[in-house]
Amino acid sequence: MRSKKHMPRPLSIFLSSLMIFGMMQLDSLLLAQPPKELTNSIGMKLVLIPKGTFMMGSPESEEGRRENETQHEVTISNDYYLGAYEVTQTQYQTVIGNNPSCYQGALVGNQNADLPVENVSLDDAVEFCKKLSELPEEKKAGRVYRLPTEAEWEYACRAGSKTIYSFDDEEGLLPEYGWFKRNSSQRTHTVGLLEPNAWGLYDMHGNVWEWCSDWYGEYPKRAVSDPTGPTMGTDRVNRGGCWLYLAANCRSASRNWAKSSYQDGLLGFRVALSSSRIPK
Ligand SMILES: [Ca+2]
Repeated sequence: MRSKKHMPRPLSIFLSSLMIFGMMQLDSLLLAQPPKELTNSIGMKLVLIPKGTFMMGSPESEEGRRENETQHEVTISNDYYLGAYEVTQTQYQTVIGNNPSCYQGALVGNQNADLPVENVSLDDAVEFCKKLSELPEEKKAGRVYRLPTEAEWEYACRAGSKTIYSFDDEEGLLPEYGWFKRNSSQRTHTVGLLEPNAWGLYDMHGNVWEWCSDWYGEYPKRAVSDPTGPTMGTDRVNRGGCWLYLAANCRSASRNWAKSSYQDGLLGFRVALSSSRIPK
């Protein structure tokens, strides 16, 4: 009699094949997951920001609040990547071929300082994204860079928090996370020196203001999905406060604006990444 331990050979082959097929499926599923972070061909680190819903703007009770921060619900319906750091002068030089920054290493007494690029207009920042996307390795990887929308910026800055700053309501803790008027010695600082937020993003509060892609305008008063700002305007948004400004300007909800052509030593940017390889 055939032992019960041995199943008929055709059945055993069928089940083994099923298992191997299942493992292959699992493998391809795992491969389809976007990495939590990536480093591109010029050494720029980007962090995966998971899609979700949050309250954009500030409650009327928030200290230091301004009228343009009308609180409303925003849904971000796709994952995206955001630079872990502000774009540095070295990265800008690599991609564009010059460094327009007011505060360069020699000026701040440290030739090796990895300072954020500033004195760049919104048009310069957009051009940087375009040129970066055209680098052969970036093109090959399907990585298309752009500025974050204002909603993407605030969502990433908050990193799940509902407090005044991403770390807490306590202004006294800001020097641990951001360069602003009180701790900056009146200049920019090497990116990433201070504490990151809960999603691993550095200098979202302070150092340099950061350009966003939206025209500046009033917020909607109702819940919206993937807002991109007004269709027209005269100024573009920038966010996060900077080394010269007060703590209140570094709040997660704080907004600033300037003409697309405006540039000064307070204003830089970080890049966002749309990738066809990120599953929808
Ligand atoms: Ca900043």
